[in-house]
Amino acid sequence: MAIYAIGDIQGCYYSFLDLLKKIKFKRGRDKLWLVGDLVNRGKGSLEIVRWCYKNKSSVTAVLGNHDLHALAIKYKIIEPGDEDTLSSLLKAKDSDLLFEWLRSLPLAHYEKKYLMVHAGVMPQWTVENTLKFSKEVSTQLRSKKYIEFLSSMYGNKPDKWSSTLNKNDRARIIINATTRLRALNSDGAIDFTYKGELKNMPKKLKPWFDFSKRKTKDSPIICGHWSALGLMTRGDIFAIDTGCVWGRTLTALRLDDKSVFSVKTNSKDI
Ligand SMILES: [Mn+2]
Repeated sequence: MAIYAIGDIQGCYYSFLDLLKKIKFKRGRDKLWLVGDLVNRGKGSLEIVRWCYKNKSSVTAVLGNHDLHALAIKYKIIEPGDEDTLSSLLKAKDSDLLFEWLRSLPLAHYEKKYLMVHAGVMPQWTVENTLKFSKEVSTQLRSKKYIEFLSSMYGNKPDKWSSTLNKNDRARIIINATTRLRALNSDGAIDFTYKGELKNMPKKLKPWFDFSKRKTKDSPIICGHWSALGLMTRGDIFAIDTGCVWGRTLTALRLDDKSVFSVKTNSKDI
């Protein structure tokens, strides 16, 4: 049995199938960890979520910002935008079931000493904190009041972590850190604007994983979300979003030996 962590799929279903072929994925034996953003921008959001649902005993996935965005559209909190490619997923006869499954996914997963999140964690958080905060959000997402909860999710404030935030603010920064974080200002506030490459990052910003005194330093973290960062495997951070939906590659990391496998974007996906 092998575990493969796979980067942001974003509806690139055929690239995903190509990658499964490349890693010689054995159904019923191997496991897949998906870093989130299963859907949107690519053409195959419905197909990838159906595949994951059908194979859910082999799949461990965390929510990404696009998955949450899809949920907000599904439950009529916001209207789809011009770049969204979610209509077949929204109109499918099994749409309700598939979205129920998406809604049940956590923001963070910890197993075999790896922490997996879509984007990042705040420097003040330990692994235990991250899992507790993920659970707080999941409890609300899985509750009867999930629509009300999703309605309060949007916004860039607060941008700094504090343990004394009110319930909505606390949930919002937990979601923003785990699903949208790339860089922090020197005072620890999240920067929501910079999405480019590391080498061009303004000096006043630091990538979240290099922020001083980050409390998760000793636990390897698997993440995606930052396609311009490209593949980064450096012991403490395994960033595996290699921009499949932007015509680059889809990447799998085999946890046992840290082998990296990748396929070019399949032209049917974008
Ligand atoms: Mn993302």
